[in-house]
Amino acid sequence: MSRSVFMRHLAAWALALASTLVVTHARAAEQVVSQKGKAFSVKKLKVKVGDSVKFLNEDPFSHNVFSLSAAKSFDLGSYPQGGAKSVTFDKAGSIEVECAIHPDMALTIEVEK
Ligand SMILES: [Cu+2]
Repeated sequence: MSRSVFMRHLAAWALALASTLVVTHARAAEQVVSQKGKAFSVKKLKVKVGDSVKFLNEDPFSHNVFSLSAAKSFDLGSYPQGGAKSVTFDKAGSIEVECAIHPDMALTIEVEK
């Protein structure tokens, strides 16, 4: 194999590896759940381990999204209209998401492997 042929093979291999990495990375998705009219835009959501959910506040007042579930506990704090924060779900399980300001708000996120 000449040096230039070898280099071409190496380039093709590097490209294949790079595209594999891109595909692997692309598997982690981000979904958006908004808070509007004192409710989450969905009541149930299924995501895969590694995915993230962006919580977008579309109400003209603040929400404080949090979870005490074992599979993922978090507290996004209070933020106003237009604000958004993301949570990445790194463990499988069922997660109850609530709002500290509006007790009627509820969302269940099922994180699957
Ligand atoms: Cu709220």
